Amino acid sequence: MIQKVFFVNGVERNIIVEDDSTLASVLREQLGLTGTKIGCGQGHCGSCGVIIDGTYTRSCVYKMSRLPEGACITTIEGIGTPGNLHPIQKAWIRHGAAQCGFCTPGFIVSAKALLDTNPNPTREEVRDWFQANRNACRCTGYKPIVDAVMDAAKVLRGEMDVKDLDFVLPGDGRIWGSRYPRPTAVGKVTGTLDYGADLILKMPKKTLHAALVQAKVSHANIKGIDTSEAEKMPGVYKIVTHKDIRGKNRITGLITFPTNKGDGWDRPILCDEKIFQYGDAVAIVCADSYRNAAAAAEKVKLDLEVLPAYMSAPAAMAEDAIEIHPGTPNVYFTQKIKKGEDTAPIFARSDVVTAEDDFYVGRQPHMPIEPDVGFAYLDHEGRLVIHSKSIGVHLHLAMIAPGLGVEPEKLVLVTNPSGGTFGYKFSPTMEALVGAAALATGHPVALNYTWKQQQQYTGKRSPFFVNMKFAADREGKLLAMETDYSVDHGPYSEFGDLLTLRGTQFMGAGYDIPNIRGEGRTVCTNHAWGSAFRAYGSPQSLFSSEVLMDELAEKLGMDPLEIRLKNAYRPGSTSPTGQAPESYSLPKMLEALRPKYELAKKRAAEGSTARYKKGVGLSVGVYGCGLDGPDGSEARVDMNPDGTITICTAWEDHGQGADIGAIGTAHEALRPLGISPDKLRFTWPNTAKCPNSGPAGGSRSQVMTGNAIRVACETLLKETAKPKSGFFKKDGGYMTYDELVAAGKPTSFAGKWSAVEGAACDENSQGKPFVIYMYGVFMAEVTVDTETGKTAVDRMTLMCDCGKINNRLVVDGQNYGGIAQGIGLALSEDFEDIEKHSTMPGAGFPYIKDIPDDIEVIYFEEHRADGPHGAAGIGELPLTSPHASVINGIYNACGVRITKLPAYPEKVLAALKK
Ligand code: MCN
Ligand code: FES
Ligand code: FES
Repeated sequence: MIQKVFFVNGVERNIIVEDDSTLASVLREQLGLTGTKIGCGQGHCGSCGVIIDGTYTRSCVYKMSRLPEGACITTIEGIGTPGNLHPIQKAWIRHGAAQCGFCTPGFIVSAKALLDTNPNPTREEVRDWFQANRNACRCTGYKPIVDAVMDAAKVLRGEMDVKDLDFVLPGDGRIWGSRYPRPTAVGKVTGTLDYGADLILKMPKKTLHAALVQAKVSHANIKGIDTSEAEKMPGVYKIVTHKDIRGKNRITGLITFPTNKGDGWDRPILCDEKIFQYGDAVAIVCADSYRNAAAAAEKVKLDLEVLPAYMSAPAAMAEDAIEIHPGTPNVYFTQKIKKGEDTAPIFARSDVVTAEDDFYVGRQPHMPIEPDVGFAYLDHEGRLVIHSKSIGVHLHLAMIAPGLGVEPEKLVLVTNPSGGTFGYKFSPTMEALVGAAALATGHPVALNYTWKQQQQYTGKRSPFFVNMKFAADREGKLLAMETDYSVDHGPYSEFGDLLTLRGTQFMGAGYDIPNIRGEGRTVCTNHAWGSAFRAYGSPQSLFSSEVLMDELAEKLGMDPLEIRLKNAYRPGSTSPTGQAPESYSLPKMLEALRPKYELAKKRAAEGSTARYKKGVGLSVGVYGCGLDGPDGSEARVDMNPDGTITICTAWEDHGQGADIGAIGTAHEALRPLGISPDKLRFTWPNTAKCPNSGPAGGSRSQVMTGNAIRVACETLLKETAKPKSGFFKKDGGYMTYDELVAAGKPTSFAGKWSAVEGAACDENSQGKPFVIYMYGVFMAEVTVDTETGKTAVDRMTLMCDCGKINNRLVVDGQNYGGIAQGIGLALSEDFEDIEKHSTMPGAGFPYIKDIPDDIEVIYFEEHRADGPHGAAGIGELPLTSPHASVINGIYNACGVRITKLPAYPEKVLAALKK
C-alpha cells in the first residue's frame, strides 16, 4: 500500500492506494470520478485521458507509484460541468463530435491539453496531436472532432463569441432537418453519462464480479471441468457451470429458415459437451472483486479432447471435415437466386463481353472503444433484470429466456448508455452469462470484458468467398450476372441464413440486371461466430460487384462512371430481387458527381510522381431499411403532468442517436401543439416499460420506429383536439394533461406501424424485402506509395440519398463514421489471427491520420412516401461499399487490383513487383 497526496481538479486528495494500482482505477473506483473511461485498458485508445501537471496522460497505463507527490490532475469533471460548459465542450456539442460519447471525455481532456500549449493550431496540428496521443474514435470519422477543436480554439482566442456555439431554434420553431444537438450530448461531453462500467461501480456492495473461464483452443470435446482448486481461492463466492443452468442452456436465433438443416439451438450459454470456438465460455467465477475472480478463473482446469479446427469456410467444407455440430452438416443452408432467363446461354454468346473474378471480404472486427459490459440482478418483484449494451432488448429476451429457464414475463432487459456496437450487439453476448450467474448466486453479478475479450468473444463480420461473373453487351449494358459464394459464419447459426440471403439481395444492387443465377451457402466453422455488422452482408456483396464493375468497364474500354450511369436503377428497372426501386436517385447522383470526378482525375494525374501514384475510384452503395418482409414497430407517447411529453420506445442507442431520432420525429409530428423540443423526453429501452420497437439494426429505426412515433403523435393530436369553435370555426387547441385527467380521458397514446408492401424473398430470392432503401455513390482519391505499398486515402466524396433528413448533425456523423470504417475495411482491419488481432493497433484500428480530413457529403433528399416525414434510414449506407471505391482507386493509381481484403501494404507491394 502507498499513501498518496495529490490534487484532482483543484481539490486535495490524501488516499491509500495499492502498490500496482493505476491512476484510472483510483480515479474511478476510489474517487468516484467515472467521467474518465476505460476502453482498451492498454494505452491504445485515449478514453482514459487526464492531464497531470500540464501533460496529457493515458491514466489506464499510468501507475500510481509514479505519481509525483502533490501532482495536479485535471479530469473531465474539472473542465466543465453540465451547468457550466467549457467552450471545448460546447464546440463538441455544436459539431456532433460525440456520438456514442465513450471516447469524448478523453478527447476533450486531450484537446484542452493541446490548446493550453498551442492556442492556434492548424487542422493538421490538431490531427497530429490526436495521432501522437492515440485518441481513438470509432464513431465520428474524426472530422467533427477537428471541427470542434478549431471552433473552441477560436472562442478561447477571443475570435468567436461563445454564444455562436449554441444552437439557435429557427423562427418557426422546427427542429426536423436542423442541427439540433442530441439530448445526451451534455452528459457525454461532461463525462456525467454513466455507461455500463460506471453503473457497475455504483451498484450495491453485495454485487459479485464475474470472470469467465474460456477455451484457449478452437474445437474440442469437453471431458471434465475441475473447479476444486479455484473454489478455494480468496474471495470466490461461486463458480457457475452448465450444471447450474436451469433451462436449455442454449441461445436461439429464433427465426431459422425452414430449409436450414440446423435447428438454431446450437450456441451454448456455458459450454457443456463441446468447445466450438476460441474464447467459448465454460464457467463463470463470481467473487467479491474482479481481481479475485480473474485469479480464480486461472485455476479452473479443463480436460479437453482437442479436435481439428476448421478456421475458414473452405476448410470446413473439405470432404474429410467432421461435423462441428454432430448431426448437422457444416454447410447447413443454401440460398439460390433466379431472376429472368437462364444465364448460361447469355455468357456463351459471342457478342457479349464478360468479366469474372474471385473476391474475399474478411472478418472485420467491430472495435467499439467500450468493451462489452453488463450486469444482472433479481428485482423486488422476483424478476431477473439484465442490463447490457443490447440493441434488441425484446429480441434478446426471447433468444435467451428458454436457455436460462426463465419465463419471459419474469425477465427484463434494459439497454445502458452504450459506447458503440456497430451491430455486434444484434446478438446477445454476455446477457445470458450474467443472468445465469445472478440466478445461481442470488446476488447481483457484473461482467466487464477486457478489450481482448471484446475481440475474441463477440461476433465478427462473416467472411464471404465469392466468385462472380458479369455479361454485358458492347455498349456496356449489363445482361446477366452469375454468383457463387460461401459464407463463413463461425460456429453459431443465429442469423446465418439471413446473412446468406443478403448476398443474393445485394450482389449487383444498384443496377438493372435482367438475368441472374447464383447460389450462396452458409458454412459452420470454428473461427469467430458471425454476428451482424453495420451494412450486414452488403460490404461483402457490393465489394464483389463494384470491383467487378470496374473490371468489366476496363474490358469494354468504358469509364467506370459511365458504365455505372448506364446501368443504374431508372424507372422500369428492377433490383436483384425483382423489386422496383422506390427512389431513382442513383443516376442523378452519378451525374452530379461527374464534374467532381473529372476534377479528381485531373488532380490525380497532376499529383502523381514516380514513387507516389494517385488514383480515383468509384462505387455504388445500396442497402435496405428494415428487417425482411413486413417489418414494423411500436411506440407510445405519454403526456406528463408537468407539461412534458415522453416519447416512449425501445429504440436502442448504440451511439447513432436514438434520443434525437425519437425527439426529432415526434417534434415534427407534434408541431400543431407548438411544444418546444426541450419539453420532449426520450426513454432508455426497457422491456418492462417500453413497447416493442424491435431491434436498432438494419437501419430500420428511423423508418419503422419513426413511423410508430408519428402514428402515436397523430393519435395524440386527434384525441386531445378541442372542438373548433366560433363563427370562423377556429381551432380550439389541444387539451392539457390536467384537462384530460379531469375529463377521464387517457394521457398515453400508442402508435403502431408496419410496412404493408413488404414481402419476404422466396426460394429464388425474389420479393420486396424492404420498402425503403438508402442509396449512395462513393468516390475515393488515394495515393499509393510504390516503394512501401502503403495506400493513403486523401479525400472521400459521398453522394447520399437517405430521404428527408431528421437531424443533420447525426446524418453527417453517420456518414463520416461509416466511411472511416470502410477505409479500415479496405486497408487494415481484420480479425483472422486470434492473438495478433486482439489489440486495437494489431487489428488495424484506423486512427485519425488514417482517415482523410477532407470528406464531402452531398445530399439528395428524395422524399420517401413510406418514411416518416419522408425519411429513409442512414446508419449503414456509409459502410455499404466505400472500401470498393478505395480498392478501385488503388487500381486506378498503380494498376494493382486487390480482390481479397484488406489491401495490406505488403500485398500491394507484392502485386506491384509482379
Ligand atoms: N436519421 C436522420 N435522418 C434520416 C435517417 C436517419 O436523422 N433520414 C438518424 C436517426 O434519427 C438516427 C440515425 O440517423 O439517429 C440512424 O438511424 P437509422 O438509419 O434508422 O438506424 P438505427 O437507429 O436503426 O441505428 C442502427 C444503425 C446500425 S444498423 C448500426 S450497426 C450502427 C449505426 O446505426 N451502429 C452504430 N450507426 C452507429 N453509429 C454509432 N455511433 N455507433 C454504432 O454502434
Ligand atoms: Fe487507456 Fe485505452 S488508452 S483505456
Ligand atoms: Fe468516439 Fe463513439 S463517439 S467512439
